Amino acid sequence: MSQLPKKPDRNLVAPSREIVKLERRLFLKQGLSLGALSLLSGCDVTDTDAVQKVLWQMSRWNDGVQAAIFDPAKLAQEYPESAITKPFPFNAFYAESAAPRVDAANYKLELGGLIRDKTPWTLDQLYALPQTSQITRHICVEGWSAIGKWGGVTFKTFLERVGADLTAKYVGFKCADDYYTSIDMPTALHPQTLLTFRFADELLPTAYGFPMKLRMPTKLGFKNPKHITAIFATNDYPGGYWEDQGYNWFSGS
Ligand SMILES: Nc1nc2c(c(=O)[nH]1)N[C@H]1C(S)=C(S)[C@@H](COP(=O)(O)O)O[C@H]1N2
Ligand SMILES: [Mo]
Repeated sequence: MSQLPKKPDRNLVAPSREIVKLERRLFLKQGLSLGALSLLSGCDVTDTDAVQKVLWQMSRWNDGVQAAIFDPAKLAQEYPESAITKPFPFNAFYAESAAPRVDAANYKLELGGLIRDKTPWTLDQLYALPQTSQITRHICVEGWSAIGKWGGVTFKTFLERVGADLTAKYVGFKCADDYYTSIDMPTALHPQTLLTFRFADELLPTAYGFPMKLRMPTKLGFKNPKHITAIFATNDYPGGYWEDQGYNWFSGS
């Protein structure tokens, strides 16, 4: 008597199919891997209920109401020094050796758009602002994440200091390597959004964005601009380097 082949267990097969479909949708619509999404949302996307929940959330994202569900009071997880990832990965749209070398002495941060005082800032002036630090997880859409320590000024403090119109829709960033991106004002004002000048208790190295990186633990890695040269507030959608190629603009929680 021949043995019948074992039938696949439906309960095991169905969710994995859902996950494959979800992963495809995430990639096509948000340029986001499932691993990155589960880290960012803090939910386990390997069980069916969580998948359904995420699918539902994604459809809301696709309706363009992510900003409406952003909770300005919800904090991203912070970690102890012992959790820091070493070595911390480098990422950009080019190889590490091509990272722009910004001349500290001649550097001035330019301000534009809906900002009252557009006087450019030298690095020493920026370093003199009240500094704080944070150990948080950086999550890249390419599917990796790493914990690092960044130090700098709370971005809200900086925006208030220069008289930015805090009712503007967007804050945009231009970078020394021709990268650019933009964020929603509620995220700009989030207490964990920092304009950082330091990494691992040292001056931000070239690879990680000297002279400054905007660090937002509530957003995916590509929304965190390095080598910032100009900051502006605006009501006109500024887009971004990856966003203009189809990546989801909000990309945050
Ligand atoms: N100016 C600039 N900022 C950038 C990028 C870039 O190519 N240029 N890449 C982004 C992406 S996709 C990631 S994951 C992080 C990587 O930062 P790290 O090199 O400090 O890990 O920087 C983001 N900010
Ligand atoms: Mo990234």
